[in-house]
Amino acid sequence: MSAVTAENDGHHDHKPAKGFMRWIVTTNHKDIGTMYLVFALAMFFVGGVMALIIRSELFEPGMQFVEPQFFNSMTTMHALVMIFGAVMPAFVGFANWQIPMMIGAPDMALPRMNNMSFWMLVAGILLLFSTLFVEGGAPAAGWTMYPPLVLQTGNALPFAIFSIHLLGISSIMGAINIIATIFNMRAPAMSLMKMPLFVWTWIITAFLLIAIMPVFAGAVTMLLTDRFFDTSFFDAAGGGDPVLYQHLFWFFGHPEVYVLILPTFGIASTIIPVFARKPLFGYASMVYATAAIAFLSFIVWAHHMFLVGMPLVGELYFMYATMIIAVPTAVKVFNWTATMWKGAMTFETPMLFSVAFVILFTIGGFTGLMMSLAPVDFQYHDTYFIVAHFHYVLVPAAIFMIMAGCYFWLPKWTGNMYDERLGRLHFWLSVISVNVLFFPQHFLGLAGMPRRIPDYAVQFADWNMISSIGAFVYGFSQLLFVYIVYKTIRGIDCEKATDEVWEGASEHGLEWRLPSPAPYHTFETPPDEVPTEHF
Ligand code: CU1
Repeated sequence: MSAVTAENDGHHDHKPAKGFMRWIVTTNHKDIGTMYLVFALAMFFVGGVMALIIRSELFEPGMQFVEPQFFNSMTTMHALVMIFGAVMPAFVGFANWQIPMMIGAPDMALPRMNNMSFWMLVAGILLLFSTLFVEGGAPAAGWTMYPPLVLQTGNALPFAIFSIHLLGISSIMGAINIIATIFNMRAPAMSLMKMPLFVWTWIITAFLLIAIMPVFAGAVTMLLTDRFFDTSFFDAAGGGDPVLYQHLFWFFGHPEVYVLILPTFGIASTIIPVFARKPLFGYASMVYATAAIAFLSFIVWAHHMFLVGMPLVGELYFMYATMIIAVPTAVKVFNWTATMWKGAMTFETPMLFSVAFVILFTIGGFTGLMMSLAPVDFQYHDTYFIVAHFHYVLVPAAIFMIMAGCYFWLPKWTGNMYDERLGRLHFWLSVISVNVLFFPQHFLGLAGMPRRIPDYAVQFADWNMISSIGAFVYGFSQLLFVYIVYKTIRGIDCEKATDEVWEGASEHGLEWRLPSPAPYHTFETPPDEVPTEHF
């Protein structure tokens, strides 16, 4: 057997590709993880520019910069780019980097499919962008693409739908890979209940993805045939029902929002114990809470549809089922807090983001609980209150923890320590501006400002202006993050990372459960044949 080196992962004997080609053909989990993360960061800025176009138009009442149709395209594209282009790929990037190392595997189980997942993601997003240049403009009916409105989309609709198919295939392949890796390639002593929480949250997320993506693909394909092949799935005139689309969409859409938050929980459960210098409080309850949230996410979808005229029992069922999700979620928040309780805490950048996450995610969770009440939703449906709610869950929760994960793992990935002073500056700019950006949107929603509208009545002017100022400060602050990451990767003016990275943290084996590089263990090599130098 040939030796395992950095260039040769032990599976293949051919010479590795060099230069640019290396990135095209790579099957190495670290390379692919890096590509996912860099791609996610680029899309974060593209989606961010779209958000700033929206916030510019809403800076003051009246129409200033864009046509209403283009404004609606921006709200649609901003959501699709951030969800499918930024947040999900960032999580897959973390999964690629961390899962093999955390479970003691030499790589992902299906390395070539791993490469294909990434490049299909790129193809899907490029196809989505192509709709901006198609006659009639990009889809403008919201990311939910409800018929009949979405069927008014010009020539872009089939491109958008095919893009969703590609993104779905990419996600499903990624999920299969993660499941195959975790179930088959754990180090011999690592039972499921010894896996790091990040691995647990990802395997549950992977099952969610496999369950929901085909439903979404089916729903948009039915849109396609309604528009081009004379079917009437969603057309009442032909015996169909537009509400059917909403059921299908939200059967996908609700678990999808947990796809965007469960790996976030895993990153928080990794970082908080390290900086509290205590083991994670309630490991088993964290696992069961994650599984409970995932299960419940499949049976609450119609809380997005309280206004479609469901029977009263339906309203009540979806209301109570949704409220129950607050229980396992509260278990998690309790456990993070209990982990910090009486810990020897320090507040380096990853921990600052994590503490902010616990607090601000709780705000987003509570507004979610408010809206789970059907009579409350009757008032706030389609208002800025909804926008404020899910942005609290997605930005100061999901995006903050993605950034926390980058700060936390960059020293391990690059061997260089990031600039702690700049990291803290990035945190404080972000945490202040993100609240200036999104907190006023609660007030706008409570006062009745509708979402997805390019203009508004004058009484909403003040809070919109404040929100837009927050948006620009938040957006430009993120350039600092790019600078810090670049500086760390290139090793410009920064210290070498120590093996321990954060003082006192690895004393209890908290930082890494396994030595790095990981122990050698594959099915191709039975354990007694593994050369001893790998141990
Ligand atoms: Cu939902």
